[in-house]
Amino acid sequence: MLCRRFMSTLSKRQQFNQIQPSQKLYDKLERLGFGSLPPTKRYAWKNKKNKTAPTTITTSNNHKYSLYEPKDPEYKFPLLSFFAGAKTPASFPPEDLEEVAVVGRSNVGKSSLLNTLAGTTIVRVSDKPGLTQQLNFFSAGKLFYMVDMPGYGFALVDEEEREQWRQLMEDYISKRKTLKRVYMVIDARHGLKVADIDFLRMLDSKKVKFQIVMTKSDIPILPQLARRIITVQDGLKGFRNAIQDVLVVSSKTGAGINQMKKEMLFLMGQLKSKDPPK
Ligand SMILES: Nc1nc2c(ncn2[C@@H]2O[C@H](COP(=O)(O)OP(=O)(O)OP(=O)(O)O)[C@@H](O)[C@H]2O)c(=O)[nH]1
Ligand SMILES: [Mg+2]
Repeated sequence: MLCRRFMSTLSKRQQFNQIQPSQKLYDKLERLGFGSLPPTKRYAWKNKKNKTAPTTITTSNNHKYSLYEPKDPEYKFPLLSFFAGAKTPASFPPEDLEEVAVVGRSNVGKSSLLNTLAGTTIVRVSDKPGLTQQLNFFSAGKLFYMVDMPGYGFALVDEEEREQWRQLMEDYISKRKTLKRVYMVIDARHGLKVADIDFLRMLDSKKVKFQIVMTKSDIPILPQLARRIITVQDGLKGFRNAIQDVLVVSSKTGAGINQMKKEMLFLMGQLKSKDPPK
């Protein structure tokens, strides 16, 4: 444990680099498909402390046996279809099915995440920020709705328009009785930004349950990703409506997506248990 006085003399970046993620966290990331640490001396410390059971054992004739419990199947997502677009609360569709909404800063990867979860390309994505400019309601196999939101903090629209979007999102979050959970998508390279914290405060004040999804997790190297998860989880401590478990995904490689599908399908009552079939 590093002493507090030493930590206070370090810059934010140095403090971040001092965080030593546990073996358990690295094991979890490996299971999600983010790869594993190289077995170099640099990471030798991690084998001393917090050592969890090995994931495989190798016999003398070089056979590898997995020590894992049954693996999750590939979860199938219901067919996604565009259902309604809303620029004002008057055009929100009727509250006839439960729904989840995806929010986050502009260009963070919200629309791409919906596409990857559903294995489709129907949600429009772009490398230019500000593409999604209304609340887009998608029907997931007529079982539940998924709502793609405009990004907040988008600098290229004028102040008045930005305020209109913010008000629209706040109206939606306050009024929507069928809203089951908000997924806040953040960039794994940057963690929680001021605009995210402001939005989380608003969600907390409206008593709406939310969960953080760290996307673009294919970009940082593994130790940085693990450290980022720890700082994000720390940042959630003061929020009453936060789901403490952070989802870690990449829409590019698909890592972590099956886990998110499982959790979402379970939440929406489409899966009886989160345990893999025996
Ligand atoms: N490397 C990587 N790039 C990603 C990932 N997810 C999205 N992107 C890229 O990020 C850019 C923005 O993606 P969108 O899904 O349109 O982002 P958005 O949050 O919906 O953007 P707005 O609607 O403008 O707020 C695109 O160029 C995507 O290809 C990811 O997991 N990894
Ligand atoms: Mg979008």
